[in-house]
Parts: sequence; structure tokens; C-alpha cells
Amino acid sequence: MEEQNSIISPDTRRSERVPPGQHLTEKWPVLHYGSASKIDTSLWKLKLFGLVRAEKTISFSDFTALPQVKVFSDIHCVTTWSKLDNLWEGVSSATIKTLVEIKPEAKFVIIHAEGEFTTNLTLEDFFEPDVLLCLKHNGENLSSEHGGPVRLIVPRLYFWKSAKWVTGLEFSDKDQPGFWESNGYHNHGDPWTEERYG
Ligand SMILES: Nc1nc2c(c(=O)[nH]1)N[C@H]1C(S)=C(S)[C@@H](COP(=O)(O)O)O[C@H]1N2
Ligand SMILES: [Mo]
Repeated sequence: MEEQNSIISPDTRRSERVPPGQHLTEKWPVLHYGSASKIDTSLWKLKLFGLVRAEKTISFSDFTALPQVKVFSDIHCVTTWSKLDNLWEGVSSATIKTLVEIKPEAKFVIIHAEGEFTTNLTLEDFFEPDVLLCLKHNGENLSSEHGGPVRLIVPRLYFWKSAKWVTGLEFSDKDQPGFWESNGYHNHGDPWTEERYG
């Protein structure tokens, strides 16, 4: 599964790959608040807004024409399951930086998803080289229950930061705790130090 031209998420190289309090699963559970969104790719758009020089909206066909990367990473869900050896494919957060000019006051990105769901990241966490807006998992298009057509993948943090059905990225000078962060989860979510609950 691990391929030569992939970005290898550094946590997959740890001698103990499973963070404290986690256990392994082979299956890929489906978890989200509310019902899964079915999104027609002809209607899907990604809005880049907030503290940027000029806001931009990208269609699905323009999005899929952007350079693609592969990222090899593990999943760690705060509900204690971990799933190793995932190969993701999509658009790196680094590519987003080439599409809009982010103002220097911006320190955070608020990820917006279908159904008013949001989650928050520092720009530092968002621009780690293994973060991507993902289209495929292990060679197959993401199913709608797993967040297709486009979800975020943030390999170094608990999986609730990996928003499904992403529709927008808002650059901000203020941190804005999102859905799970406002409902008891930690604001950051490092699995290695068990930043589980706020
Ligand atoms: N839009 C949206 N994305 C979301 C969530 C959600 O409720 N809504 N839940 C998060 C949580 S808590 C987890 S564990 C993962 C689960 O992703 P999966 O169903 O693909 O395993 O999605 C994350 N992304
Ligand atoms: Mo979760």
C-alpha cells in the first residue's frame, strides 16, 4: 500500500504506531453527527474566503484539475479505534496556498462542511505537508458516507478534525471552535498526548 511517490505521514514511522488508549480495527467505521450528505459533483464548490486578498470559488472540475498528491497515514479516532495504512489521494493544503493570497493577519483556518459543520485548525497544523483535501481512499473515490466527494485529512490529529463534505475554507485571525470542539472535544486533538476532551 505504501507507495514510493507518496508523502509518508511521520507518525507512521514511529516504532509504536498506536497512540495510548487506542486499539486497532481493520474495518473503517462511519461516524458523524446527523445524516450523511449526498453531494452532486456538478453542484459542489469550494469557497476560499475570509482573510484572503481575493475570495475564490472553485468548481469540482477545476478542483480535480489541480495537482494531486498521495499521502500514506494512520487514522486515530477519539472513540479509541485506529486504522493503519491508509493511502489518500487529493489536493495538498500547499496547493491551496497557490490559489489565494492569505493575509498575514490570518492565524487560523475554519473548515466549513455541508450542514453547517465546522472545525478549526491553526494555519501551522493546516499547512503540515501531509494535510490534503482528499478525493480517494486506497484508490477508490470517497463514498458519500466517508465524506465524498471531498473531505479534509489531517493525519496528525484525531479524526474529528478531518471534516467530511468540505465546502469552504475560511481564513481568520480568530480561533473559532467548531462543532465537536464546542461539544466537549479538545480544541487541538493530538492523539499522542491524548488531547481528547476539552
Ligand atoms: N462534516 C462532518 N465531518 C466529520 C464529522 C461530522 O460530524 N461531520 N465527524 C468527524 C468525526 S468525529 C470522525 S471520527 C470522522 C469519521 O470519519 P469516517 O466516517 O470516514 O470514519 O469524521 C469527522 N468528520
Ligand atoms: Mo470521532
